[in-house]
Amino acid sequence: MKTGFSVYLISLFLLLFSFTLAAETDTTLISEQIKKETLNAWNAYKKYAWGHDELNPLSKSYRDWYSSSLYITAIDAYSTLKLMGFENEASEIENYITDHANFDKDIFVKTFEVNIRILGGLLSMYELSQNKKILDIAIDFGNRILPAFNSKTGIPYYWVNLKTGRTKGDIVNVAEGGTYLIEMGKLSEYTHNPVYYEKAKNADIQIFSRRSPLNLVGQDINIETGQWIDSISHIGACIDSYYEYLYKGWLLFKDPDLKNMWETSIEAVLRYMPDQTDTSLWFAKVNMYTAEKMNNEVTLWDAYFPALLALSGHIAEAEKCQKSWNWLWNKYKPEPMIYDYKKNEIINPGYDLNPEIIESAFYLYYFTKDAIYQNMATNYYNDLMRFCKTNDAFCSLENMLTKKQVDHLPSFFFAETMKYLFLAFNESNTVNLTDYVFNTEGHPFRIIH
Ligand code: DMJ
Repeated sequence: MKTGFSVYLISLFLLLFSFTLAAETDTTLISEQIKKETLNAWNAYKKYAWGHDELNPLSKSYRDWYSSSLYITAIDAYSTLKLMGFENEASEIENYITDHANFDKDIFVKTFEVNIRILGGLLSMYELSQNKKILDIAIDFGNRILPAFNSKTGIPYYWVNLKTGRTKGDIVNVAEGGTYLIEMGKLSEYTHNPVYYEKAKNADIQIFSRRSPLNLVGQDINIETGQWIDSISHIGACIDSYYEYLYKGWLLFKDPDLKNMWETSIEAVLRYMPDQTDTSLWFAKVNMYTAEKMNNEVTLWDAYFPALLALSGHIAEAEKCQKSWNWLWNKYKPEPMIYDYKKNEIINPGYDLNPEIIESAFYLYYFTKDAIYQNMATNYYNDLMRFCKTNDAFCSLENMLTKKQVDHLPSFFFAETMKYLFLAFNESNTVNLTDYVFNTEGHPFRIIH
């Protein structure tokens, strides 16, 4: 009897051991595949688009955002290649930027986009390389976009000219107006000049101080008059990273004002926006003054929210919301750009290789260690391989129903999509979330404790 029981125990142990081993082998395998695919896509960018902003993967050509390149993909890809251990490729980017980057260009650029991709990418490149020349380039770039904040309210203009400092575009959405704390705060940290942080913080204060009595902000604002253009309030695209930076700004800089703004905001969001059933949780678009629901459309960008909820300790809501997104992904493979969750209707069928749902799977795996989130990441990766893979790289989809491919590889595919896939399987041996904060473009920044 005793011998029988021992044999039973040993077999059970061996079975569990082989399951653990198999799971670890699978994790290593998929992580290696993700690295290999990232490197292949990077090599395609190098072959067909080196020195330009983005790769057109089907025509094997390139595109620049403006009349002259700003090296966006190279800058955006750096932190991912570095975290994956591709040291040669990372050094090549560093050398290229120090030898060739020149931002003294008479072009109007989108303040928000270049802040998160170029300034964020350069500063993170500096943190990861400690190359002082990169820091100088980042400071130069930061100074070139600083005039954007010279509006009546201090909320930045939509466009800023990199050479002349001229500005235009006095209506911005709240994400475009309030997503600067991480990058500008880091510039202040490295230059010991508070001006950058103060301007970024003021922009957030200006938005926050115009919140409704329900503590909700609108979506679009006139930066000269400070008037809201609309009264729609939500956590999704066009507002998203304003909330993200209030919380991450607090994590990075320990400024109690940011903590207060975050706590006031998230309390209102969790009170007025959840729209749930037993099995699903979406965040609705509501009127900022009455909390009346305005519509039931969600965009794939909104799928960053489970990540932010998880990071800020709201694990139950994060898990339920992520399950809703995962359901939507599996219903269509991949998820549509805009979807009405009440009518069950696709409003916009595009898919641009966006990272948000993957980012949330990574954060949830990091905090819960529940294998369900690694399985989600594996599934998303397999679907990207099935539908978005081209001969050399990956591409967006014009329509996720027909799977018609588009000749475009956005730079955030390197900065975020592949990085978060990789991190979902390497959460303990790369950057940890006690010491690092990711900007909204996926670039890691060290927290000074
Ligand atoms: C990225 O450029 C950033 O994550 C940004 O905050 C909004 N979305 C895109 C990727 O979808």
